[in-house]
Amino acid sequence: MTNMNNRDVKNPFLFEIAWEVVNKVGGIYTVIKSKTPVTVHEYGDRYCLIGPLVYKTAAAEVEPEEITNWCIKEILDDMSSQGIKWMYGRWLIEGSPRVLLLDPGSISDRLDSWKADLWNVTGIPSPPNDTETNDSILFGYLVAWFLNDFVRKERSKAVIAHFHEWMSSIAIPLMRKRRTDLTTIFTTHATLLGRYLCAGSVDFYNNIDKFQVDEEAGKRGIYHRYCIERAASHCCDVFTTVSQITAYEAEHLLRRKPDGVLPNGLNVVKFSAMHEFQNLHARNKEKIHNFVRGHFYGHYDFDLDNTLYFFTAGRYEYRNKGVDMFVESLSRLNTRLKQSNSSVTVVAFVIMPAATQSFAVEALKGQAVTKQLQETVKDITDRIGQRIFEKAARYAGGDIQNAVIDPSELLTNEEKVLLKRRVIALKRGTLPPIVTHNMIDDATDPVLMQLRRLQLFNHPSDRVKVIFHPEFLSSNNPLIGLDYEEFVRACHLGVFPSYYEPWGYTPAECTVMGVPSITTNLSGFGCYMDETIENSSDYGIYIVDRRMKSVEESVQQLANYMLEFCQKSRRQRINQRNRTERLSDLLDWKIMGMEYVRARRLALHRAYPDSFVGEPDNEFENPKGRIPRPFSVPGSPRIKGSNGFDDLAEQMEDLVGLYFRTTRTFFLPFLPIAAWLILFYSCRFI
Ligand code: G6P
Ligand code: 1S3
Repeated sequence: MTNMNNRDVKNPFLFEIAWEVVNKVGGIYTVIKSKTPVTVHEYGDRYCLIGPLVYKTAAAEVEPEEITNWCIKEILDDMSSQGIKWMYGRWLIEGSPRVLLLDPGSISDRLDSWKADLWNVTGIPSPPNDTETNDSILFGYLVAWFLNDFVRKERSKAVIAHFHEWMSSIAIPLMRKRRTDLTTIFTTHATLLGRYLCAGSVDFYNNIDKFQVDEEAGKRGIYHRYCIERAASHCCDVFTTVSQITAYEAEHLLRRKPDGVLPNGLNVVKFSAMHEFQNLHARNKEKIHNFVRGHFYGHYDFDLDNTLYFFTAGRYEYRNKGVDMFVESLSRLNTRLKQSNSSVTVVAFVIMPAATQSFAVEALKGQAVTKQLQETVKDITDRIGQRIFEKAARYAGGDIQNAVIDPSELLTNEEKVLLKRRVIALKRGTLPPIVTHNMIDDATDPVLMQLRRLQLFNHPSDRVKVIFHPEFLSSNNPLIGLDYEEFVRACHLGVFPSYYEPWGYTPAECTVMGVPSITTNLSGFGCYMDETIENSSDYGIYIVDRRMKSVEESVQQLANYMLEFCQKSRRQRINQRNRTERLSDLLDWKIMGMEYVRARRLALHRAYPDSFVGEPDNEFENPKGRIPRPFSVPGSPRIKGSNGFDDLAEQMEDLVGLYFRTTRTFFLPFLPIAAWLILFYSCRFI
């Protein structure tokens, strides 16, 4: 499409459309929300998000405001007159972006006619009882209606419409058919078929080029959804995914090679004092210690100062998220720690929501009995203090010994009895539970079945203890009263050995909080870090090879990484956390957002080539540098006694870290390359 209307391509309008705008379902919500500050910074009031109107969340998160843009006002007035409900205002998040929420339910009487139209215009079928698809159709037609009218009224500036994931994307083929004068970007955060195939028992990556895609989608009852995704990816001007691995998958399953990759960033907030995140680790770890004392009552015979907390978390996709591999490797780790008579204990958490009835009585009881004991001890020690004080305060001369209470009389008989009763309550005839809730599918739950098969039962002789918490965390939780972020900070290692993971926010979040993590070369994040950093394990990013190795070999590698981690000294763990945290600049939207800038430029170029004469048209082809390994010795071998070199090495790393922070304000876009150059030249003088 040439720029017949002479639209201004330098100051375009940007609409970003997603089902997860002001509607938290999964990772796309995090993408949109965390990216907002940089997008608002670039576009200001020319930026508007479009999502579905979900009344409960909208009422809490959106502040309605008067519409100042006359085009938008006219369109929404017209929609209102036709019975459509919407909300327009500011999303109350950092950056306060404008949002337009459209209520698909308010126009459901048009569903059948729009479904018929969709079939006639695009050939996409839609079966009767798929509510998600019906909602997507209604929403898609509303978005197409709005954008179509907008570009008819607003004729001076170019318009970019950026769609995320299939549920928001029906407007793309519709607008392509209607020749709507705007440019479109479609980002898929996974492919429908890929997710379904991986969750089954197929050897996905070795057969990716052989699948009969229509047939496979049909067999799984998702053919119509697959058609929507495929139509969007073929009709958009610029097609993108969130990682190279998903780009490869899309090329085979959607049959269009993506134009580029838009990796996910985070809104990184740095503490001004470097060690604050380390202090937070120590403070939050104390809270997990408290939970563990309660959970393992009666079997609390291990040293918390020598205990490491590992965890995995996320949507409960047993195979896709690699929980199967995590549990298997924990069992191997348990055997190896036992064999080497290790004094380390690992407590491994699985935090994934599943259907439950309630908290398990045994789990609640553990917290209750230790709390009672704690309160009793506090009461008694208060009283002892009072008695010591009373006796001392009454001293009025004479033998000073009379003013000091006899230690054998510190506890009264009554207090001794009370204390014994509390201690007897800690006796237990069962092992500490491996799951904190009563599960609805206890007998068939895959995690529980695997733990039982491997006999990971929290036996006193086990060096690896396991706790499956089938609910997301919150500070109101009566067992682990921590928010997810506090919990992550408290832990030592996040383990995410995913088989299917287009990006993977969980290890990325660990990184910005300075918590080392294990990921795989089948996850977008893992591949990105592998491409960007040399020897990423030195930085606390361990990458399990799930591409070129057999399942058994990958399990061994994962167990080795965990064992290696268990052999680190505290000093080495602290060093490693510092290095991990320094990587957070890499994941900041201020850098990651540059790929979005490129995608938008390419979209404008493709839709309005006349406005870009003489300029290169593929913005995605710039090579990137790699960050070399850190100076100090790798953290894996345990050192006996300190020789001071580690301290020196850490100080040098701190200087480099300082460089990272002081330069980032000015040179953010060039940071990875600048860091690479500095480290490279510094190395030559050592
Ligand atoms: C942080 C704190 C230190 C604490 C350490 C424990 O670095 O600042 O005071 O000793 O955490 O680390 P660990 O890996 O043993 O939990
Ligand atoms: C998807 O969410 P998921 O956990 O179902 O999108 C996320 C955001 O792009 C991504 O991080 C994740 O890997 C995908 O799988």
